[in-house]
Amino acid sequence: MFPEGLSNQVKLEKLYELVSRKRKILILTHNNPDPDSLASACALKYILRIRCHVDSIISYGGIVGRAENRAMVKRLRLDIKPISDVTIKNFSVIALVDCQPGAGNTILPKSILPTIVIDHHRPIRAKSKKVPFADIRTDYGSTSTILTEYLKESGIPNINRNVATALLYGIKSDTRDLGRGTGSKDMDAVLYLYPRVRFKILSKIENPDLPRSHFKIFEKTIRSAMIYRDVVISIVDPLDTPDTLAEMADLLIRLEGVKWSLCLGVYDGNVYFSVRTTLMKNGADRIVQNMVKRIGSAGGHDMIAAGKIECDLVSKNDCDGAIQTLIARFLKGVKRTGVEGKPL
Ligand SMILES: [Mn+2]
Repeated sequence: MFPEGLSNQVKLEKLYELVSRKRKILILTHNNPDPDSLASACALKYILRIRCHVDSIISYGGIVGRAENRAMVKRLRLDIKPISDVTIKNFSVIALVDCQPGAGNTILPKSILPTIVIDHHRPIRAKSKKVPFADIRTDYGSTSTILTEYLKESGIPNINRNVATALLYGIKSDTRDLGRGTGSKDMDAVLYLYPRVRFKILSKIENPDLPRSHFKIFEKTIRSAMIYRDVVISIVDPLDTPDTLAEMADLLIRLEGVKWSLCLGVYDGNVYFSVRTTLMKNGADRIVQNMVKRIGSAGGHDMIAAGKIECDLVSKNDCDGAIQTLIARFLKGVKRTGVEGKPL
């Protein structure tokens, strides 16, 4: 891992050195990739193509679920492949963006150490410290901010406008329009990208058509929401895609008087959950790590966090049990044990 204070210029030179003359480069987003992960991957691919003349393949585990994310891929023509179309061991360089080795949200097998890791999540995983190129900035609002700095530093003239649009959307969606977990670096990145963004396309990405089934999910989420004083918890069942939970947690945190939201659901035999808080210093990431202790994996930031429990037996009972454990641990974490839940 890089020592703190190393300049973007030095990092870029190291990056160029690592990929030069390499033919097989794989860029992996986290599973069920979000806009930040997708944008970071496509910006990295772009820089390596223009500056090092190497082609890379972007791949992801899970699915591109949310309508916004699907619109992003389609309208910006992002060239991404599901991991099932890729043979990992054929690649000599593997880069992870917006996630880290051993974090539980990457498809990369534990036995493979990536060459490159660019991320902003806490905690910094032990494995990241062994990676030749690990640029992890936990004080940044998004990984797209780091890639925007690289892009600026790379000196590429006439930045591709789709890449700029992807990066701006990556920053906006991770920081909730620059209002959550952001700093001056994110703002600087936005100012740099702004004149290069295709705003009509961005607007279409942010407001895509939604299938009827998705409106049903809103209904379910609201109907099953329980309030524990200033905490709202909802089990979203059935769940259409894992990243719907982030969207629903974002919805519920807007409820007046609420300081915490937790949404949980089962997808493909695993329990996923998403946490939001309105309070800057609450350390949502620490709370989710306690929730999954010995049963799963989780991480995040001060105000947003998420995790996953793999229910080995894929039986409904197991998942229900895991959900109840997660809720109990969450209420303990936010010190609301013993508060009686009331429907919304
Ligand atoms: Mn991110």
